[in-house]
Amino acid sequence: MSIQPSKTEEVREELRAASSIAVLTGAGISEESGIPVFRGSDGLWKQYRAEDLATPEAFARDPRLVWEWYDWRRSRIAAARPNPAHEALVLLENHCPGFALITQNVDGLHDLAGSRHVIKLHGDIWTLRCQHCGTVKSDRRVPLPEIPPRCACGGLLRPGVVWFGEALPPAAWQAAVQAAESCALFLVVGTSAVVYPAAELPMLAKHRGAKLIEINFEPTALTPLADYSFVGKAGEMLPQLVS
Ligand code: BJW
Ligand code: ZN
Repeated sequence: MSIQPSKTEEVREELRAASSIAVLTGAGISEESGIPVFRGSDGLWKQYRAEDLATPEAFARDPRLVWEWYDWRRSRIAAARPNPAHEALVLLENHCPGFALITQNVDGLHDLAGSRHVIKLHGDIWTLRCQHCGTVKSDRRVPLPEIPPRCACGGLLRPGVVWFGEALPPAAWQAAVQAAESCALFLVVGTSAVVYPAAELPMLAKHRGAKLIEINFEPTALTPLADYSFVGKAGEMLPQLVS
């Protein structure tokens, strides 16, 4: 799908002129890299129940089941490469001094694409965290060991991600709020914007006077608030806006 030329040019100009830009990405930006999204007809939550896999209660009840699901997710992600949407955001970072990239994704594809400062709201699938002492370590094994290993302190290691009912990492959340409150332009890419508190960020930015631009495959609850809304694939739309 291509964008109306006049609208494209207007947004390209907005991006060029903005003194500061904050971007919030969601699972949709990695969809064209072959990583399944959560919601929608092909989404992970159609096949699996979030309560069984993405809550601390689920891990306490059946750590092996949750562990296996993350092992499967890791193998999908390990085979994936960044797509033109991830790459366009690297370009944007290189051309805008006041740039902040906030992601809900745990896949690490922004890092792999070359984005330098990624604010990760929901953690990182390539880390493990000790349930007892909180130590976080990088772990890129695929496949994972069959059962969750133990930390040096004896505590059980778990995926270093944020599950429902858990607080977001405070430093990441503070950095995201600061970026949303101070940016001139807020760009939202590939998120259904239904998971809080991440979904507050575009509204926070808008209330502080930022221009709101959305790119999504379909309209969302944010669309009526957006100054510009592009309906289409991030990997096609973003490069057109940023090139
Ligand atoms: C494309 C595309 C293409 C596709 N191009 N676009 C009632 C009201 C409000 C809040 C709550 C409530 N009840 C409970 C809550 C809180 C809860 C919440 O928000 N629930 C709602 C779902 C109702 N939130 C939490 O629990 C959070 N914590 C919290 O609130 O803590 C409070 C607290 C404070 C102090 C102490 C203790 C607690 C935590 C949320 C954690 C979310 N975790 C997950 C899993 C992460 C780990 C993992 O990956 O395994 O995060 S769930 C999942 O959803 C994942 C995602 O990051 C997140 C958001 O999903 P996203 O990215 O938006 O993906 P989709 O699939 O929803 O959308 C994809 C979009 O892309 C679609 O719109 C497509 O159209 C589009 N698209 N292809 C462009 N090619
Ligand atoms: Zn430990």
